[in-house]
Amino acid sequence: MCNLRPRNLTEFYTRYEFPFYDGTRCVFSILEESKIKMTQWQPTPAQKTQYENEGYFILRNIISKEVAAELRGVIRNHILLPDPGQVVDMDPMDPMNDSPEGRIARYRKLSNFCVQAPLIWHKIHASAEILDIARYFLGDDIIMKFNSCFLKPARTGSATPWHQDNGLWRDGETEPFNFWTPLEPATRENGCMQFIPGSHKTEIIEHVLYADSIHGELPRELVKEMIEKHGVHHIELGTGDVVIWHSSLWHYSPPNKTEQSRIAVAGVYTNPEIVKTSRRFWHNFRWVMKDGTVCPQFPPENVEMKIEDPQKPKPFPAAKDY
Ligand SMILES: O=C(O)CCC(=O)C(=O)O
Repeated sequence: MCNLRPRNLTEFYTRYEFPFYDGTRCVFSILEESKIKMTQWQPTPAQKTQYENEGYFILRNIISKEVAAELRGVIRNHILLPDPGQVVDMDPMDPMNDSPEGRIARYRKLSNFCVQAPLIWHKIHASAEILDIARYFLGDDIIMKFNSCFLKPARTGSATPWHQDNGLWRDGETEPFNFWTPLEPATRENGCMQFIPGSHKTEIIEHVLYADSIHGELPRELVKEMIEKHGVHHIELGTGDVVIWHSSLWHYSPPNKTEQSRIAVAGVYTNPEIVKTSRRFWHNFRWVMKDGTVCPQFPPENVEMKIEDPQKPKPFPAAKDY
């Protein structure tokens, strides 16, 4: 028999969150979250070696299938709204009219959505499961730099071009922590990510724009050469698996030509030491962990810091080879 009753208070508070409206902002129950127990996660020797040699590793079953289903619901509720606001990024293949089918297929990405979606924030970005891993890389003070939901809808989901994350950021950072977790299976057919193993050992390459680029991308000739040399790994993942990769790793995801949607949630975390040496300060910065304790409040706390000499990045130049 399926027992939906929480067994104890901890389960109760972690399963259900209670919004109280205090007139200015939504405050969520933080009773149990402030006591989140962190284990000292360590990679296995094989994961460590794979990260060093190939620039990534995979962890299986980190987010539960039940949580993944709830979060797919949160995301779909949002994109079905007549006006989902500023967070959405249209899919360039958008062929659809203004129907539920059209809205479901219309968007490729939600940017910075977790700061207005408390379930995504608590269950993924500020979860013990993710922070436990992030802490190994970044220490006890952790800042969220970016967060995205990558939608890749059935039949219309477009490609994400080959890029290095730090090639897009243009802030000089090479050591932040990147994670990506699918909320439904990510397969070769529906557009799982592809990595060029070992490509994280290259410098940060200047990204360029082609006539059909949706954002800056690695020069296509260079990508061809790298693939000939190192091949491609297809990162097939089940619901709730997590892939961690180095910010200089060359990666891509193809269009989704199948009937199966492929929603994933991603985050990039950094820490105050890295931010101090960065060329840019991002307005999205939010605290996720302070002194080894998960930050439980919602909306997440802004990071008040200044960097020495912030620089405006140059726009991406036009590609030479198009
Ligand atoms: O989800 C995708 O298809 C692309 C994700 C990606 O490129 C990234 O998170 O940097």
